[in-house]
Amino acid sequence: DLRNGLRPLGSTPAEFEQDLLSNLYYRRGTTVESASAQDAYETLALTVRDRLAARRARTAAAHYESNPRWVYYLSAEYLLGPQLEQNLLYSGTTELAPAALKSLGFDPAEVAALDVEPGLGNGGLGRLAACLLDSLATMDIPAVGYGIRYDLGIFKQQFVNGEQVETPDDWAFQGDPWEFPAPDDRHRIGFYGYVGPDGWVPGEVIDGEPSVLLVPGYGTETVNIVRLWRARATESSFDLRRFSAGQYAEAVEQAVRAENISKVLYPDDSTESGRELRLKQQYFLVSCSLRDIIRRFRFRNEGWDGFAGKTVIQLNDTHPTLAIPELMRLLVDEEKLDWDQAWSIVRQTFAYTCHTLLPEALETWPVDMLGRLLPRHLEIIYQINEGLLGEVRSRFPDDIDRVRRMSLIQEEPERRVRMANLAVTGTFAVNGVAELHSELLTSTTFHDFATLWPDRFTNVTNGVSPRRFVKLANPGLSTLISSGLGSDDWLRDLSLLEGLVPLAEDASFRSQWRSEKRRAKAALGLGDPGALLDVMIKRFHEYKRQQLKLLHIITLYHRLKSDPGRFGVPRTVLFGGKAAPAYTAAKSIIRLINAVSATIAADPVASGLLRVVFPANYNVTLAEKIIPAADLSEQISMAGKEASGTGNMKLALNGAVTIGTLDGANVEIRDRVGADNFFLFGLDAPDAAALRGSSYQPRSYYESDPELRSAVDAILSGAFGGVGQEVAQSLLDRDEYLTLADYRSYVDRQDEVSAAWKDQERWTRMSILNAAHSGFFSSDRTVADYLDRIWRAAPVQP
Ligand code: 26M
Repeated sequence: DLRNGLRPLGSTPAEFEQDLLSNLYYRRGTTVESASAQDAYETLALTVRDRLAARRARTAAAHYESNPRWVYYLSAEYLLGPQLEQNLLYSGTTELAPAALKSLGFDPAEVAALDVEPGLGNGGLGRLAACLLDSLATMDIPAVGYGIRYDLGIFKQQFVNGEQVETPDDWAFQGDPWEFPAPDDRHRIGFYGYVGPDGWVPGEVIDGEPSVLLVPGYGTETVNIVRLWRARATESSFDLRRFSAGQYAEAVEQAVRAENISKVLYPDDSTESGRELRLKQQYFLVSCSLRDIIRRFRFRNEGWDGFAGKTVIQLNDTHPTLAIPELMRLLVDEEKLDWDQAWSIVRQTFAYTCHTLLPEALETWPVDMLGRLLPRHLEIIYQINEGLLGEVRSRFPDDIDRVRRMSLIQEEPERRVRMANLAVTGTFAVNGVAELHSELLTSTTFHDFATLWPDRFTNVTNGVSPRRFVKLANPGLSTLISSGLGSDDWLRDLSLLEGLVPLAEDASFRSQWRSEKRRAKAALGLGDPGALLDVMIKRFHEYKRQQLKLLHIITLYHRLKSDPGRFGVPRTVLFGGKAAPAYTAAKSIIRLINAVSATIAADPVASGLLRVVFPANYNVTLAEKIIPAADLSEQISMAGKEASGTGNMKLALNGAVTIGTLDGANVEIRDRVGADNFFLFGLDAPDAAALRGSSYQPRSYYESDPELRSAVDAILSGAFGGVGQEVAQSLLDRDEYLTLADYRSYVDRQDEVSAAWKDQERWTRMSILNAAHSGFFSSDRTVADYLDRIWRAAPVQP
């Protein structure tokens, strides 16, 4: 930066090449002649990162000068996606970089293929965190994301005989050129021990060391950061005495235990694991991040009275909820504030986003475990609980049952701390992630709390980054959209997509739109342009009902064999997604999909018309390839179970038409794209809840619907390699998510999908209108809503 007397970075092709060369020599320590593709990749990454770092310096200076209110996002997961392409785009070097590489004799495609995505999350919750960071930076909001730098990200998925097999994802094996280690900003944190007269005396300490990743905004100077903590053993943890005695394993035992805290991401997704290491991870994230936030605040020399005015901390689900008792501890025990003043600061600082409706996904921790690991925090939780229950008793005298329900401590069958109740109690705002979800939270999950504190609850509907999921994922369609709209301003104001509405009536535009779909399919290796590409990409979970899609596929297969007139149109069904390693039922569904796929592929009558493809290891990189190619978006969860969904938004923005239930954000998508451009089916949330509450008999649907019966019977009889009988059996016996009840409505709607596909002009119109009316689902709008309803922070332009 010139202001600091720095030499400016190159902006012409020749200068960019000079910068590359200089980095290759002086930072990578090699030469053009001896450089490998990996050397070239690392060097390119450094050269691009330098440009962002210069902007980061200007951003930090602007933030320092304006002393703004800060948004801190605490999340155990970030699914940032591949960094190279995005950082090329955001640094304006998309054309410069490959040209410079080529002129130095490297193959740009080979170099780009070395970029590894950091898979530091499970699914929607982690990807939402990444989209919000992108939008915060794009909107010039002073913000920092805090997370954990897991050594091993979400497992790699392989199929062996159709079964999911997990292998470790050592994503940073080659090093990660995008991150800046910041060992100076280490914090020492404690675990175990006891509470003495002067507060907590930990029995074990470890260090948290941050790595900084740059988060650039699009079309602005701002570059924000995310800080990811890794656990480090303290210098004293190596036991030299044991080492000298030849006890080598014992000598490093304590160090290994300490560093295990950030070793691996829990791949659980929606089911509680109850492992102490997970609780340690959560406290580790919370404690390191709060110390960092306080260090940054102290730097500005203000008193605690000013803290909440300058700070809002968003809790991404309950995973970081220990931040509430931790900040109480820091304020009361270390800063010597009185309890009431501390509680008022805490209550004005935190806000909580809930991402689920599954009761089994609400985190609780055994009181014994929490008390052993964090004895002072348990005392603080008890004291918060006394205040809460006092308030409940005075508002609702003699309502013992209400007190029992709202308590932070569950008593039966064992004593556990209810993290969601703690999160609601210690925050000023609680939001769901789609309209329907937020309504269900106040009417069911948090009904008692919403009665006590109605103003605390709000909605912020999720969104997705149009930069990553349209521009980067689908460059061809993006160019077409820009030419149709006459500018690329839509990338920063997605509501401008409405301007595509008249173009849906333009035959030449429709034909170009179809060409882009065809091109994306060809790039995926799904070249048959006549076949409808039917896509279901998401984590495997029974409530999401991949098994319903499977019953439909088997029905189509049976029609091909015995009633071809009812088959419909050629289809390729694409599945993508992982199952939690311990989730047996979800793994059975995966295995059955692969078996059905093989059976159909081996059948000469069917294989030309119906294909089932299931690429392994679905992740952000793969999503960016699949989404542009999709014609049909499967959003078929049991109504009332999917909090929002965000894949549904990405697919609609890329011109896929949705078949879906009235669940999560599907409701809002349908409201906007119009009922004519959305294939609705199935029970709505109230009807589904009512049916589940009565005596639901899945067998009655099986017995009265011949097509359903033959689909289920085929599985039971072992027609698909003798695999997956347990999937069919569980549908007949229990069918927890009403798959059989919604089957007929789903299959009939799919017949209408096929009919619509036959009229390609009509389909293309629907496709264009889906994109045109989906501008609301930009994460920029989501951030605007968070700012307005919760964060109340203002932009600062560098
Ligand atoms: C819990 C315990 C132990 C280990 C892991 C977990 C856990 C991890 C991730 C539990 C839930 C996790 O994520 C849930 C999630 O991704 N929810 C999704 O959030 C999206 C963003 O709001 C929504 O769009 C989806 O509907 C919702 O399912």
